[in-house]
Amino acid sequence: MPLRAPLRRKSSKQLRDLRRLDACIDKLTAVKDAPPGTEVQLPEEDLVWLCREARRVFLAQPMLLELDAPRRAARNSNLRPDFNVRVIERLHVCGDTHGQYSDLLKLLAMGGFPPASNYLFLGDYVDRARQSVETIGLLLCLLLAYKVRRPASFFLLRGNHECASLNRIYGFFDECKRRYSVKLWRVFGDCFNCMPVAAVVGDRILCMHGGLSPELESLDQIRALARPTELERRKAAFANRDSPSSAGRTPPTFEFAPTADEPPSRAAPSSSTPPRTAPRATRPNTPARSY
Ligand SMILES: [Mn+2]
Repeated sequence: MPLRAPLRRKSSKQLRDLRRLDACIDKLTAVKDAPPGTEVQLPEEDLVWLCREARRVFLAQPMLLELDAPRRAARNSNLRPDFNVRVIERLHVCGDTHGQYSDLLKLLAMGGFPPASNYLFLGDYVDRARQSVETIGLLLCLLLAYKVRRPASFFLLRGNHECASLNRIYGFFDECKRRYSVKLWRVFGDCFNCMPVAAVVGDRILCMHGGLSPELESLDQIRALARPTELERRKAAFANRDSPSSAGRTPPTFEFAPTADEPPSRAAPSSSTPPRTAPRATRPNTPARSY
């Protein structure tokens, strides 16, 4: 693996976690030369651990990430280019991977496996193709590994499929149930509900999965979104269209529905049927499409 020993002293827990992450990454990337579709069955306890650790990382990040723009590293710099350096030479911005795990591995091979390159993924890791668990599993591993080893180098945003009401029906729920458990699907959901939704690169480039709402007037509206939160509609948008504009600074209502953390008892794996999600507020004549 390209992961090298970290420079800074790490606590024993951090070292234990990094060893566990490296073991997961090794297992997940061992199939890079295998035929596409070769499954990697990580133990469920590792996936649960990944989700819980990643959830904590997401909550520690702002809802709107602010990332450095890529710059050329100084040619004669004594700084090692791969650790603890603020200079970003490349930032790869990647769109939907949708459970296409062999394509994700190819993408990382072409762009450079971290830490050789920096990445910002724009969401939609799950659904549609058959290896959502490996896809989101590897991305969470990389997020966690580089959060410790080289902060500010690997980021994940939330897509519209990182939402229980969508990934319940577009494949991720079925995959979790078939290969693991409904409980694991719920644990992933708790993690997704805490992901940041947008990023600004170099103060100039606004990145997000979906479209811009006509009600979005200030990036502070994104920063102010509370988490954990569920997506109630296909695209993030601001409601309150009829609110008096004279108020000027009246914060509009975002169509994320803040949710309280689920108590562990509600995440019991006993039932094979998913929880009923709140009815989606769809407009009449709006086709129920998903991207
Ligand atoms: Mn998509």
